[in-house]
Amino acid sequence: MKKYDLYINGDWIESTAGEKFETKNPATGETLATFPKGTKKDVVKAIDAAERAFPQWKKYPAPKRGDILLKAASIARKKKEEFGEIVTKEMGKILAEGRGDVQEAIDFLEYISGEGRRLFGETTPSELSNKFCMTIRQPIGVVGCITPWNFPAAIPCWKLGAALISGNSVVFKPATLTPLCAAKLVEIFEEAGLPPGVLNFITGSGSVVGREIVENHRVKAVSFTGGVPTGVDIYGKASKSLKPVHLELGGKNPQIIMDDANIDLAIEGVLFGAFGSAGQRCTATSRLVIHKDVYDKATKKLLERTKALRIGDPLDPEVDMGPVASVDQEKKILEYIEIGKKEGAKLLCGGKKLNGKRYDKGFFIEPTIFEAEHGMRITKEEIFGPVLAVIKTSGYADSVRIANDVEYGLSSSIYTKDVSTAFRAIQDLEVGITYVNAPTIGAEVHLPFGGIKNTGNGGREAGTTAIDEFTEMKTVFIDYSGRLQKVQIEK
Ligand code: UN1
Repeated sequence: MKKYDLYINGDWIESTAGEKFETKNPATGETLATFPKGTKKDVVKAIDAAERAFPQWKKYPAPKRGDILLKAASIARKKKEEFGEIVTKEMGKILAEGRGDVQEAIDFLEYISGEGRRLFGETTPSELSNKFCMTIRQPIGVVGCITPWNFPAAIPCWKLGAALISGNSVVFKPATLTPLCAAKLVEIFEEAGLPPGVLNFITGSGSVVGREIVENHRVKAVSFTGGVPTGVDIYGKASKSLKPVHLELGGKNPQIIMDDANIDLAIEGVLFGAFGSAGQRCTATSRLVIHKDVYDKATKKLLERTKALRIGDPLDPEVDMGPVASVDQEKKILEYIEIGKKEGAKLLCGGKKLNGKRYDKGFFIEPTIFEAEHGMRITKEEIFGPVLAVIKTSGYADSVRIANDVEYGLSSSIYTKDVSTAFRAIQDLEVGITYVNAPTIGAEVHLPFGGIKNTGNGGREAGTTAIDEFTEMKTVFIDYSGRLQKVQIEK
């Protein structure tokens, strides 16, 4: 079993306190590696290193920063199999999805490396003669990236890639459930030739490491993906130093099936959306909103297909769904299943923790489907597990009303053959992402990712917007008239 250290100023070093925690395989209970429990002092050291590295990195030509990210992408590509397996072992998603997570990291690094040759500002005419106006993008400084466990390769790369190409230096704190994937990424960036101090990696708890990153005045921006209460807490704490915070929080994503939909396709979609990664995605389908005229047909097919899903060790290529990521996840999901039963939702399938030889050492929960009334807690609150609430509706307006009547606004989907219904839904659904005839998951890296309402605070990561959260816009006026020109006064 490997013992990892912190990565500060280009060196792997021990934590000041020497305490450790273990990262484990959620399918087998096997310990994969140990990591330091970082302290406030460790974070301060990382910030010192990042601050020292920043002036050089800022001056490093952006296309060359891009070359390093492209190299990181190509190293990750070579290690895709091995890295995908680590994602599966540490987080619990099936191997195909582990590889997909790594592929998304590679895709994003390749995409964002090209931004080194863009980082576009604007030029615009001046209202005065012999004067030139433009905007340029500049890095912010030392930034903090705090990342979740559900996409332990892709989401850190969304943040690190965008922060680094923009010229920032970084303090990176991964989720405590997936430090190994994060360490693998750091090794990749190291091998790609990132100068010392530009990327610093501190493992440990949110309440110690995360808190210092957020509260320290020398960290100039923070990007966080995780739950709403933590996001709100971070936003509050960061406001004291007026630092910009990018938040990517939860979802309660609906898939609507209209009466004219291709039902087989829609059921295929919901299986992938609801039970892929055991439902542990911000974009997971957690509500299936079905038109009454096709309700019986669709739910019958859904149940048949769900009952045939094979649950087990995610390294086994025959398996469709692995464990949930931790004992805490398991507990929370099982509690929600009890809540669903108590509030009168009808359990259509699943609902139990799996027991027996293959399951006893892991956190396996059956794919679970409830027939629910809109308004029940299981139709409103994020569960982050393989639990789907099916809701019958009277038609388009009712479906959209229900889809929108939650606190979240991340992803959504509608299955219909009618182009007018599809376009109406694109306008009407109150979310950041809408899919037509495709599940609520499956975002591509070159498009903006994020949501409205309690899903975030307005920003979008990935895509063309990725660099907005990591750059400052500077406005520049150049007067070459040789005299004092008085704007607004000389009119
Ligand atoms: C998340 O849901 O937590 O769209 C991120 C998807 C992935 C990213 C999801 N590309 O499902």
